[in-house]
Amino acid sequence: MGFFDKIKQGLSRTKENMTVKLNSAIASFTGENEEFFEELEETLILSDVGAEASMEAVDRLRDVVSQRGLRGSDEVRGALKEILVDMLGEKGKLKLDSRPSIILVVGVNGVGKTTTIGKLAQAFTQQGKKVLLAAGDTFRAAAAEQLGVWAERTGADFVRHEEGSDPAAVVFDSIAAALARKTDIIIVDTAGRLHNKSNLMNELNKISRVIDREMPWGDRETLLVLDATTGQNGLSQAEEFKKSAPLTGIVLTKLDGTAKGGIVFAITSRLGVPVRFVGVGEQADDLIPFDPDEFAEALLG
Ligand SMILES: Nc1nc2c(ncn2[C@@H]2O[C@H](COP(=O)(O)OP(=O)(O)OP(=O)(O)O)[C@@H](O)[C@H]2O)c(=O)[nH]1
Ligand SMILES: [Mg+2]
Repeated sequence: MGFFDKIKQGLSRTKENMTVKLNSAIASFTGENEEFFEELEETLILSDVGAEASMEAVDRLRDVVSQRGLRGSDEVRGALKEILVDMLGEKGKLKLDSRPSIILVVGVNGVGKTTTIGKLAQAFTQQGKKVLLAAGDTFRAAAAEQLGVWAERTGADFVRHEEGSDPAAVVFDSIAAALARKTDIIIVDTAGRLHNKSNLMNELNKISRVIDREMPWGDRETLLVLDATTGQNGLSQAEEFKKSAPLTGIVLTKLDGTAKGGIVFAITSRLGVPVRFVGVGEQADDLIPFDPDEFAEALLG
């Protein structure tokens, strides 16, 4: 299955809801008409696009409709798509050119961090990269075991310490091992829950400082994993994580399990951090590099 079909399938629940309603609103379009714009805005808000982003999209569409004198539904669908694509920002790639480079994966418990790391490890090893997985979630022994299974499955190297040990030390050892073994990419798993929230943020901060110190020359991506099924809740989590480390990208998981895929727009508009990947299932190949154009096409098509 190609990426486009996969994103369409991953969005199938969103499509049943949002696409059907959007298209029915668009079909009723017969030229400038305030009722149309109101219905459209409501549909976007109900699809978790968020109040702010929905208003922005509709305001921009109103301008385009009047400037270009659009009359037909196909024209207005095309214009809406252009606006949505633009709101999602540039299609981007992770910058991982140094050897090694490092990806720090953060997010609250259960959002899909470890699974996402497994999927990334699979994608990178398939590209011929040498990958090392660092078990920075030392809070539970089971967490390291779960990551170890992914390491084995994908042929990635694996560094872990005892349960309860210092995650920053795991990262320190992982960097040393990666330098010795000429690893291309280190991916660091982290805990999603500690005894309290400030512990968690301090821990992430400490990991971050070890990376600063040990590989100041290195390319680093900090990916925040958000669970699409939690909707707007994820946004406040993101604000917290932003304080602990500068985020370079979002991975939105479990898009296959929600009708509210519109959350992608709320995330981009509220956080100003681009969505880099979406998760559409539990299997190793269920991670899709995010492409604004394909996403908008899948939503409206
Ligand atoms: N349907 C679906 N399930 C997913 C996706 N990504 C992860 N999951 C499932 O979500 C559950 C939690 O995933 P984990 O990877 O263990 O989450 P985590 O963030 O590492 O959790 P903690 O280690 O407890 O912080 C697992 O059952 C995964 O299989 C996805 O894109 N779609
Ligand atoms: Mg985990």
